[in-house]
Order: sequence, then C-alpha cells, then structure tokens
Amino acid sequence: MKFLLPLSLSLLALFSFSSCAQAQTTPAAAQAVTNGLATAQFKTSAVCDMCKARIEKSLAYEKGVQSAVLDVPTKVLTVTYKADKTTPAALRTAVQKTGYDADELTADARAYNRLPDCCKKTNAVH
Ligand SMILES: [Cu+2]
Repeated sequence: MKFLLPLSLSLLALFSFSSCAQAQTTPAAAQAVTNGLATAQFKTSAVCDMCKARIEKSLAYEKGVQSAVLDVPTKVLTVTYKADKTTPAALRTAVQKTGYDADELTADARAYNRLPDCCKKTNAVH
C-alpha cells in the first residue's frame, strides 16, 4: 500500500500541471485585443452577396471600425475595431440599423422593410 501514495501524488501533480498549461494557452479575451484593436463576431441574417456588400459598407462608416468582413455561408460578420472608440454593442446596433439581425437582436423594422426581396431573412442563403 505504501507505493500508492507517491503514485497518486505524482498523478495529482500531473493533473494540476496540465490544467495550468491549458489556462495559459487560450486566453480568448486577451487575444481579441491587440494594439488597441479588438475583434468581434456577430451572427447576422444576411443571405447573399448584396447583403454582404450592404453590411460591410455600413459598418465601414461606423466610428472606430477598422474592417468588416461578412462570410455569407455562415452569416458571420467579423469586425475589427478600435476598442477605445466603439463597443460590440454599438456594432450590433449598426448591423440592426442596416436591416439585419445581430446575434439575439432583431433587425430594425424600417431598415429591414427597405431591403430588396432577395435579401429578406425568410430566404435561404443564395
Ligand atoms: Cu441580400
């Protein structure tokens, strides 16, 4: 029975070491802010390349936005912005005002109604 104690101790050390190493490798929040620039991703209701162009252009005019890229197949908008100039909440509002959902937020109704029929969210991605 005596040999079990050192064994369990070394196992314990091994486990605490690996969880520690894990904590160090992926600080997602810290990764997002580099040189005052941060990146945020939003799920939108975009369905086509026209939506992509509309949202990217609209976001480009937003204060603090460095770049905005929408991936149509996944509907995910990736925005790089200056963390001291704007916030993810303000960026979501900008997406809403363009007529699209942003994560759990629903599109601004007036902006949505102005979208061409092909860009309505009832359509599948095309
Ligand atoms: Cu569209």
